[in-house]
Amino acid sequence: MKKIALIGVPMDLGQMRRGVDMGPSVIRYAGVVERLEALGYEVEDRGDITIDRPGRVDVKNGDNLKDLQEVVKANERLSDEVARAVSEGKFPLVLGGDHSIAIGTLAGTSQKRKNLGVIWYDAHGDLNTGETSPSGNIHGMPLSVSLGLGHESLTGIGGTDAKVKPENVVLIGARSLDQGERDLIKEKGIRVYTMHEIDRLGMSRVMQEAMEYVNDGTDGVHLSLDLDALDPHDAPGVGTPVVGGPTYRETHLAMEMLAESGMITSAEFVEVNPILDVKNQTAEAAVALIGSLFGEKLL
Ligand code: HAR
Ligand code: MN
Ligand code: MN
Ligand code: MN
Repeated sequence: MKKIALIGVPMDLGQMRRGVDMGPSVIRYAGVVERLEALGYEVEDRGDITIDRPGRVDVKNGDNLKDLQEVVKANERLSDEVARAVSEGKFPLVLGGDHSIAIGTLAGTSQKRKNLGVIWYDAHGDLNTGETSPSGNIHGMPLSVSLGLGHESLTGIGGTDAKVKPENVVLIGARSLDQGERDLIKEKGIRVYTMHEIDRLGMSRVMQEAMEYVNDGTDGVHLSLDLDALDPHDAPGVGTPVVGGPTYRETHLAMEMLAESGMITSAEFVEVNPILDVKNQTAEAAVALIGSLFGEKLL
């Protein structure tokens, strides 16, 4: 697919640290469009999704969900925009924003792809619901929502069906999971490559296995890349850093292997927070990783 629809989502209501709403802007500033055009892609930058801003942010409802209505609205708009890109035969590349936007990306993608594979590259599981979340932050919930679990105003975005099946999902890089998330992983038998497996097997083998797993019986594969998956040394500009992650190099290898496979049909890069960053390093890492995902090579 040589046509890419670039969609920005300046959302920061799914978590507590302000600044991640500037993610799309700084990733563009780091040269994402130019990088993709240099690789021969036709990039249609569709600008940013509109985010409603409540007067007071971080307001929790009775179901332990912060800023629910605004998060729902944004994801409904995103879902429509992503579905439109897919129906036009374009590759949706979504720039966050906090990770709650994966709800809309997956809702939109799954309008056409009913057996979507998902690679969730993240320090976290994002498998909480209002019942299990320690924080009420919706960015800790998008994967469970996409599996059809949680508040109906979230699971109902883009239709009431579950958007992805647990056997089509693989988590890579996990090193911070809440108890409810661990229980759900066991209950659903979700495949997870934690840092333990990455240390033991190496990124190359982990990616080989993960790609075979998500490619089996699916009609497309979505990459959801949370920049906090990377070790904070390499990606300091994120709101919820966790020590002991894969390096910039290991993550590059993962992107290069995905490019070689040709299996990725949509992607999102989320959680870049320029207020917490050092000289836009995390946005630049995101752009370099996007380059590799789309086939950039040195020779
Ligand atoms: N698990 C914690 C929670 O639910 C922290 C989640 C942090 N999430 C992200 N996305 N940064 O991966 O609150
Ligand atoms: Mn995440
Ligand atoms: Mn994370
Ligand atoms: Mn499968």
